[in-house]
Amino acid sequence: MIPNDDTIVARATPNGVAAIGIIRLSGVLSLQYIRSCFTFSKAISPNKVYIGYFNDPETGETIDHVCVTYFQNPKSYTGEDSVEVHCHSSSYVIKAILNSFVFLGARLATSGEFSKRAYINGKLSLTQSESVIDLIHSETKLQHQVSLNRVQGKLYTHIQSIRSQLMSLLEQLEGSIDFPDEVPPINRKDAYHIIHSISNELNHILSLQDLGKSISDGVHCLLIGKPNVGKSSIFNALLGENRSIVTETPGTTRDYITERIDYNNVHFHMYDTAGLRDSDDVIEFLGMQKIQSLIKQATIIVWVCDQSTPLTSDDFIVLDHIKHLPNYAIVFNKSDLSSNHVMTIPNAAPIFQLSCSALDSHSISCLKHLIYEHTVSSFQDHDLEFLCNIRQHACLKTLVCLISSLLDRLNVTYHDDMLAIDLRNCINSCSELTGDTITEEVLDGIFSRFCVGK
Ligand SMILES: Nc1nc2c(ncn2[C@@H]2O[C@H](COP(=O)(O)OP(=O)(O)OP(=O)(O)O)[C@@H](O)[C@H]2O)c(=O)[nH]1
Ligand SMILES: [Mg+2]
Repeated sequence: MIPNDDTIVARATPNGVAAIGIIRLSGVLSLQYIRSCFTFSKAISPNKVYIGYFNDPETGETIDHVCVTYFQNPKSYTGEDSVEVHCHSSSYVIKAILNSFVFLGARLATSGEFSKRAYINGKLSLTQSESVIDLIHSETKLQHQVSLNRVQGKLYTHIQSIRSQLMSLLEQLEGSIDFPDEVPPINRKDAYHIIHSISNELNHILSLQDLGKSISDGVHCLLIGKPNVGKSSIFNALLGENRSIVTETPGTTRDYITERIDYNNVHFHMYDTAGLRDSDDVIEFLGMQKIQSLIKQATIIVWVCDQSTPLTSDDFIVLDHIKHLPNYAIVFNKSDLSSNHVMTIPNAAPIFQLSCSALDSHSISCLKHLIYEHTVSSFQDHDLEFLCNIRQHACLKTLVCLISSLLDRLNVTYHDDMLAIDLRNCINSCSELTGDTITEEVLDGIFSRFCVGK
């Protein structure tokens, strides 16, 4: 990739009035540009903070009293000569300083251009660069921990080590093809063991990605059930506010309502839905259609039943929608009412079931904790190191498929030349995941997700 030869500038702090605003310059002329505007007369050494006045290079007028730090290449974020100007964050001052640098010849940076340069100059791997975006956008402690792990390059290091194991196999295989008298053929049994253990590792990493999705997007929890069982009451109790209308008339909720709650550092998107039942009502039919598409996207589905009355055919209509799924739980609501019916549901395999009352805060806390336990908390801290973003997840899936077909082919008398091609594909797929081989187009897509100034 060609290194950049121009000098870019951008504000690194957000718009708006604040005590301090930061402007960043990166490129060969950074030091020259700051010298043309800064009143500090002596030489500017790297990594020190200098205080002085910033003057407009065109008019000589003072713009602000600022602090300036110079980072000499390669010891800077971008790997290029860089300068940071810390000024007062008025929009006038920031604009005037940016204009001064543009007047001298700097170019306004595009989104993510500083990080793209860091990547091109080998300061960050692609996985680390991508994680910087997630780090900036992280809202919860868990999201922060996941992206920090990626910035520290743990996933990268792991995939690199898998890549080098594949590489040594390929070297031996190609050596034995090209120089059969000097290099012995690979031992297929040993190769099988190596690829088998790589396959297990990758499948484990792949199995963790649902957790990654739950941490980055939040857990989507859908409350469903026939009318009047108390879905909206449970929804309100989980939220701790009267968000949904609750009445004793069946069919009160017609459309779905969603709200977010945060529990143990995870976002939970709760969905209250219209009651499912056999009905000719057009509005209810449309409500049911929406529920069907929500069911497909839900992390967990909570089927609410009313234990104060016997189950009816409408309850079984609900069960028909979910019984084939691995991610539904059953809540027997209204446990406070005396006429409790013992609930046993044939052909149901819920991940948990709970007897509860929307009126009792203790049982609502239990429900919240069970939802958390069955979606997030069963994972270990070290699993967080292997969570991918969307691009990496797609690459990981391809890699897992390639490794699995390589494994199948090692079992049969597949020709060495063909094995070498498969191994090479696996190695390329590792490089794509880590970002060591990547097209300019993909790169632009990744860095455009950054903010300007990062
Ligand atoms: N005693 C008791 N009453 C409850 C409980 N949960 C809900 N209710 C009552 O049951 C009725 C229906 O509650 P909703 O929360 O509106 O039920 P829903 O499932 O959302 O009903 P639809 O929106 O019509 O599908 C209301 O009168 C609630 O006060 C509970 O745990 N105990
Ligand atoms: Mg309701």
